Amino acid sequence: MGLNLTQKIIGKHLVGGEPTPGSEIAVKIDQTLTQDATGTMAYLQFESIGLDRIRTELSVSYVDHNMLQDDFKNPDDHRYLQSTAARYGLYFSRPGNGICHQVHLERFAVPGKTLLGSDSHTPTSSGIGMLAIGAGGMDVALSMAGVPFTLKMPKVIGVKLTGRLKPFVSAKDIILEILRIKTVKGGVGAVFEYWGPGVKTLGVPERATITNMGAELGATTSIFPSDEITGAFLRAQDRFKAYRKLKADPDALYDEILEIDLSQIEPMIALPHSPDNVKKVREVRGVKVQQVAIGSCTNSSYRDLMTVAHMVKGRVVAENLSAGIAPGSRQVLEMIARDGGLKALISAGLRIFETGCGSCIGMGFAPSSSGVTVRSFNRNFEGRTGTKDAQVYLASPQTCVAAALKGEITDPRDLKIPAPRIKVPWKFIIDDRMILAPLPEKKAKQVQILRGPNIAPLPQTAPLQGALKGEVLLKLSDNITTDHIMPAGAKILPLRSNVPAISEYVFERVDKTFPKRALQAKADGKAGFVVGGINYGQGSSREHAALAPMYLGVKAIITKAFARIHLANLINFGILGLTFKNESDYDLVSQGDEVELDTSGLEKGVLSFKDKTACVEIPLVCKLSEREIRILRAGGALAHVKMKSKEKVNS
Ligand code: MIC
Ligand code: SF4
Repeated sequence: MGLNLTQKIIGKHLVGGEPTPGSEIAVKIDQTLTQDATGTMAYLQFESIGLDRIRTELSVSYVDHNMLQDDFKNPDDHRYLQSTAARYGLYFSRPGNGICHQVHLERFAVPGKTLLGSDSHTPTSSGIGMLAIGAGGMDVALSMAGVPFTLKMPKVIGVKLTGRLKPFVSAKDIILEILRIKTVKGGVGAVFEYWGPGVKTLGVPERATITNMGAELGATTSIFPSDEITGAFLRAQDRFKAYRKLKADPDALYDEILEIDLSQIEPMIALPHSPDNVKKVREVRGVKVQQVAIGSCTNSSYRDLMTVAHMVKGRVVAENLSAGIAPGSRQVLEMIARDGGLKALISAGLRIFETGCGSCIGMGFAPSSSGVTVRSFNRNFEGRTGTKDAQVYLASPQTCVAAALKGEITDPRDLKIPAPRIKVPWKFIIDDRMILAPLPEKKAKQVQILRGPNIAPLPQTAPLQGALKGEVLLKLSDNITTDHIMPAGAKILPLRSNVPAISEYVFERVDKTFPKRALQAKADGKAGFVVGGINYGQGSSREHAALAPMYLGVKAIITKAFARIHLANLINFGILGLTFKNESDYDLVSQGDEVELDTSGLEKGVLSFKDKTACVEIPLVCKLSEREIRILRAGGALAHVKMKSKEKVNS
């Protein structure tokens, strides 16, 4: 029986476990990436492992998120990251060089290799036929130390693409359509593997838009084959040597098949406040728009921005609206400048933001009060823009332009302008001077790591043992995102290297009293519990959504179901993640209840959870593997690794 591409790449990298869906496997990681908002923690963790140099084939440290510098914190972090990269043998992509995912795709991604990144949109590089997975910073730190990455073998959903997109319809509309069908939890435990005749109608950046937003499906990753189009992209990047043809065997099997006829797709749009709240643009046309934002790691390739430039050429953005654009990389910016795109954007009145994540993560360009903003980004979670009551819609660059020109949600086909035909050049501008190459080992050893006062030491984790007695500090509904748990934005992001300081903002947009109440419970010697619904912790890979609650004394989270990366982060920082055996028991627990959880039988799968206030004993399920339980018992992943290496030395 033939293999699909996911099975082939996993097979080549498998170092432990049985690759049957749902069972734990360990894979060798070839490349890693970090960005500044998760990177400082990852390098503090790497430092504490005590190695002299990274053990991956290639690792890159990017600066793209924390670009506003309104005091010393962000620039201090950049300096720390540059010096750790130099010290430990990494590439360093300097601020201004671009968004990690866009730059990685352009300059480093290699078909058939594995990539682990401390950012949930790491699967962008899977557009080139790489197995690229998002994870918490701790898992990336361990991968840099040569520890294989452990995950549950995903099932593989084969997405068969047929047909060809119509004018004004683009890759974003494909992934929005898939999100409409599968929802934000439809990809948990799965890889979306694209195949079929429609694949060859999409260029690498279009494929990357789709794999990027596979993160919104909750998928482990998504992947496209590597074909002659991949080869042409790599040649244009002057990296043809990295090209190899890769695809599924003709008789490959998939666990599920989804068929998408590209010619049937229309412009789509995700309505507030979830990327799966998708409708056809024409169903919501006419909604007045106050802001349009174009860019992000989802849609800021050369083709995307030149499409925008062609559509706005000779026109100007609507009167009651502000529109802005942030190029994905310095390469894209230079090329649109050379080819006249930038001029068209400037004269159309678009605000040109610096190359980086920018307003996607609430770093400026927040919408007005209850303002409607249409964005070519990938997430529209409540409050993420910085304006709590903003109404965020997600759409293709084409639909963004239509909204920007008309001042209301408009199907781009209704503009009645000629469809832009963008010729992607055969050769891109290659200039890697903003990427610092790894130093040779001898020189690297002499580098001094530069730490600013904002970089606090890693907080201590505690081993899990016995009975946890405490209080349900918070009860939450379904689909809670890591943006709810640990918000980002211009005010909070600069505290990413300082867990005590950032922990003051845990659940800030849900319940401002949470940190105070949690710390009080901790001071009273009580364990903190949080109860959630389905898909708890979806969205970002930020491990601060585990680290900061841990710092506040949260010991266990009980939900109907977890999102993959968040559950792994909880375990890495010693927080027990359990699920209700019967989902309806969720209703029995209330915020403020006194509860007791006996963990002594965890290894045997025996758990007793008593809600003393409600006078009930509630059956829970532990879906953790033996390895994960060992990590919890050790007091988190770092303690576990150190314990294991001590055992090795002593044996
Ligand atoms: C995001 O898009 O939410 C982020 C900011 O890129 C995060 C990472 C982070 O929180 O630093 C992600 O996607 O993992
Ligand atoms: Fe940056 Fe937004 Fe992409 Fe996250 S989703 S990496 S914040 S551009």
